[in-house]
Amino acid sequence: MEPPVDWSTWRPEKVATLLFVFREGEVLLIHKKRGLGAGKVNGPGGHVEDGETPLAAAVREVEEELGIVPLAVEPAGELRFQFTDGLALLVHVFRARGCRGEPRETDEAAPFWAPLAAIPFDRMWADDRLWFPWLLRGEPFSGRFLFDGERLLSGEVGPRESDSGAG
Ligand code: 8OG
Repeated sequence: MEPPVDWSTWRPEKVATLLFVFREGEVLLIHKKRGLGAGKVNGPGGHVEDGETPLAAAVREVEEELGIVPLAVEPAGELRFQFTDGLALLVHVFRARGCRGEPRETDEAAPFWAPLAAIPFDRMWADDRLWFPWLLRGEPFSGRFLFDGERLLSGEVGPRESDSGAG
């Protein structure tokens, strides 16, 4: 048994982003080709670099991975991940309404539009099915999860906390 995480003192050592572009009845997903979670379906995103805001990082990653500019980007939620190997990761999740340009495949990602009624959760990180309903409803959310590698050990999702803990 892993000891429970003390979320009250938890601090992220890395900060990353996810950005989901929506259009009529669909969301833009990727087959992720490299990095953490390679082989899974996810949204585009990646690590926030020094001196960069999460919003700027999210937009940059979408441009780099798919060659598009997301439009009307806004915060959607935040996810805290504690991994049993010690990694503590904060992920800022954003939503966008449409994009400029046509998503194209790069060496990082192969894009596809998924119908909102058929999101392929069985090919995604195990926590995603827990917070995606909040994203789809447009309700700000905050999630906390303990992972052993790719195995979800425990976690919960609730309304977004006022303290972002971005550190
Ligand atoms: O730079 P790199 O691609 O390795 O960054 C990791 C990306 O994976 C980043 O966009 C955040 C994302 N990610 C996790 N864990 C999870 C998760 O549990 N669910 C989803 N949807 N994305 C995750 O690191």
